[in-house]
Amino acid sequence: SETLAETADIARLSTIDGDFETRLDALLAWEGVSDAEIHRRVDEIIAGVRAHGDKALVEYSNRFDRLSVSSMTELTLSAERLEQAFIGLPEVQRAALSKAAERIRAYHARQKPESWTYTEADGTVLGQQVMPLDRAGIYVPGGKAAYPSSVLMNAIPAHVAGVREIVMVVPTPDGVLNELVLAAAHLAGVDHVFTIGGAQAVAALAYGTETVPRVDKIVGPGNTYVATAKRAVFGQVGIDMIAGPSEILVVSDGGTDPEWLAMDLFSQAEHDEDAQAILVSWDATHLDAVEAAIVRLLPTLEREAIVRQSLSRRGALIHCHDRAEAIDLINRIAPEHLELSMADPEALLPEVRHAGAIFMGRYTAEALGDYCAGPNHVLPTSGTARFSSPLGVYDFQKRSSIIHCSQEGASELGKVASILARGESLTAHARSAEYRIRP
Ligand code: HSO
Ligand code: ZN
Repeated sequence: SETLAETADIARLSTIDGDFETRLDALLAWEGVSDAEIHRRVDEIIAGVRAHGDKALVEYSNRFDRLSVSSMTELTLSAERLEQAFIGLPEVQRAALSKAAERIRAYHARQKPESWTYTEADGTVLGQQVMPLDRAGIYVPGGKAAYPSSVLMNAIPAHVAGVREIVMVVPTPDGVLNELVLAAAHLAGVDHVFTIGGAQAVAALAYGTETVPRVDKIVGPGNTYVATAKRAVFGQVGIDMIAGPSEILVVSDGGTDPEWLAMDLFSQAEHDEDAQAILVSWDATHLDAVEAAIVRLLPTLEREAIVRQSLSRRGALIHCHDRAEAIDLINRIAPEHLELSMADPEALLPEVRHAGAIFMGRYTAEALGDYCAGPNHVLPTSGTARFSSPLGVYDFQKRSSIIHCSQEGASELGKVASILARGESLTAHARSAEYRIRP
């Protein structure tokens, strides 16, 4: 016999439930793994690379990626090899990758901050000079999470920023190269590729070896070893944020096709078992319809098992009272991706204070942003949108402040500095400033 309601293994919550707050907190809780044993092994690998350079890279790669190479030459890909990968792609893939790269470049070109100066009445000039990093290192995971789209998203902002040299590392477990990843590197302006990975690749980028140039900043996602290594070398080099599992929060006014919304939730849930997909609506019947669509569509998915795990562990369909409550939930969750699937998303937009990327209206599937809309898909996760922003051109630049005093300006500022310096008992500071005071 048939049951009346089709229910999926996904939490149903309502803001009027007495235990709503507790359940929401439990749902959002996420802690990255930080295992003492992993730390120890990572420290050992970093020390190995610092002490033995290329030789250590060859050994670790043979051991961890099951290779049998004898020198770094065999783990180095030339610019020509990247171009070959691009030329060798089927025409449709080449065109799609090029189109995506072009759009990502155009979007990021608009982010370029300008240097600026202003001149005071006495002729003193103050300003800020923006300069790119000399070298950036891009980590690309091997195996199941080798995303060519992420190569574009990490390397293009560096290239647009004017970084002189972009070095990419990508492990090749069992020697398997991903042609799409190499083609993306070619399009994005990557200068060198080394087929190394793990903590040893992070160490090589941070400290340099005979073959791998030392970079100034390392970006890109990776497994626990890579994340632990990035944390360990931070300070020696800059790093980007340490990303948690992917998340999507969809807010629907009830007017979007339930199957579209179910698939939008699946699209992030399929990344991994810990990914988070949440739908919020003030229309309870609509939530039932989406749940039924989830039940219908789940068996059609390639990655059904991962999606089921993700939805049952960390997914939710949340009923709220009205738009105001939906806005409170958005800002509380501070999601990596926010879909405002409704007729008038502009009305809500100014109220959204915390979200990595905001997808407006019924047609803007989050997946479009993952690949080709133009904005970056490297976004703050796990609520960190409260204080951080998407990866961008500004992550590959730094600023120097500029001070150029006129004679009159130096005289006036000298008086102020002298008093403050003497207050700190730093008399050389005071006298250095006083020399420039005009009698
Ligand atoms: N949604 C992921 C990015 C990605 N999606 C890559 C598909 N490929 C980042 O949150
Ligand atoms: Zn995605």
